[in-house]
Amino acid sequence: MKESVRMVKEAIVDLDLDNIQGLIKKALDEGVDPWNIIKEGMGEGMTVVGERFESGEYFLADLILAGEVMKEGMAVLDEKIDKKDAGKKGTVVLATVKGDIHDIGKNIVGIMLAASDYSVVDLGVDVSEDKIVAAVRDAKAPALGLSILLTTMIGSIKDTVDALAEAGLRDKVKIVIGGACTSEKLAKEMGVDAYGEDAVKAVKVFQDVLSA
Ligand code: B12
Repeated sequence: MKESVRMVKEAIVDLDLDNIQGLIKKALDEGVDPWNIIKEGMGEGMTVVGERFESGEYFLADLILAGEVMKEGMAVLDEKIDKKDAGKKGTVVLATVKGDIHDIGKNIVGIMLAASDYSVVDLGVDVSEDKIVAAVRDAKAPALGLSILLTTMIGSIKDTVDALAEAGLRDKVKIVIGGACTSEKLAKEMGVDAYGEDAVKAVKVFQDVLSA
C-alpha cells in the first residue's frame, strides 16, 4: 500500500477529523486513483474501526465519529469524480432500509453510480417502504439499491419488495441489495434481483440487471 494511502487508513482508524481532508488531497496530488483511496485507505480503515468496536476498544461514540471522518473524506473525493454524464444510463433509487441508519457504504455506492453515468435519487437512511415505492414511481426508476447492515432489519427488504408488488411496480424495477449483512443467498431468499458486494461490483451488478 502506498504511504499516502496508508496514512488515510490510519487517519480513519485514529478518528482524525482534522487531518483526513488534507491527507486525501495529498494522496490525490500524488496521482492515487480515488477508488484506491476509498477502498484501501478508507474502507480498510473502517474495517479496523469495526474490529475495535467488536473487541470493546471503541465505543458507539467512536463509531459516530468514524462516520463523520468518512463523510469529511468523501466530500473531497466526491468533488474529484467526474459526473458530467450522470443520468445517461438511467436512474437508480438508493436507500438504507427502514430501521437502519448506516449510510457510509450507501453513499460510496451512490458516488460510484453517479461517476458511472447513472442519475442517483438518494432517499437517505431509515426509509419506509412507502417512501421507496413513491420515489421509484415518481422517478420511473428502472433500478433500486437497498443498503442494509443490521441483521435485525432484514425484514425491511421483504416489506419493500411486497410494497412494490402491491403498487404494481415489482416487474418494472430491478432490486439490488448490499451492505455488511447481505449475501447472494439472502438476495435469493428475499426475492430481489441481485447482490452487490462492494461499490465497484455494485456498478457492474446494476449494469448486468438492467441489461438482463
Ligand atoms: C460505522 C458504524 C456505525 C455508525 C454508522 C454511521 C453512518 N453514518 O453510517 C453508527 C454509530 C451510527 C452505528 C450505529 C449502530 N450500529 Co453500527 N457499525 C458501524 C461499522 C463499524 C462500520 C460500517 C461501515 O460504515 N463500514 C464501511 C462501509 C464502506 O462498508 P459497508 O457499509 O459494508 O458498505 C460497502 C458494501 O457493503 C457495499 N454496500 C453497502 N450498501 C450497499 C448498497 C447496495 C445497493 C450495494 C449494491 C452495495 C452496498 O458497498 C459499500 C462500499 O464498498 C459496522 C461494522 C462493520 N464491520 O460493518 C458496525 C455494525 C454494522 N453496527 C452494528 C450495530 C449493532 C449498530 C447499532 C445497533 C449499535 C447500538 N447498539 O446502538 C447501531 C444501529 C443504529 C441503527 N438503527 O441503524 C453491527 C451490526 C450487527 C448485525 N449484523 O446486525 C456492526 C456489524 C458492528 C458489530 N459487529 O457489532 N454503526
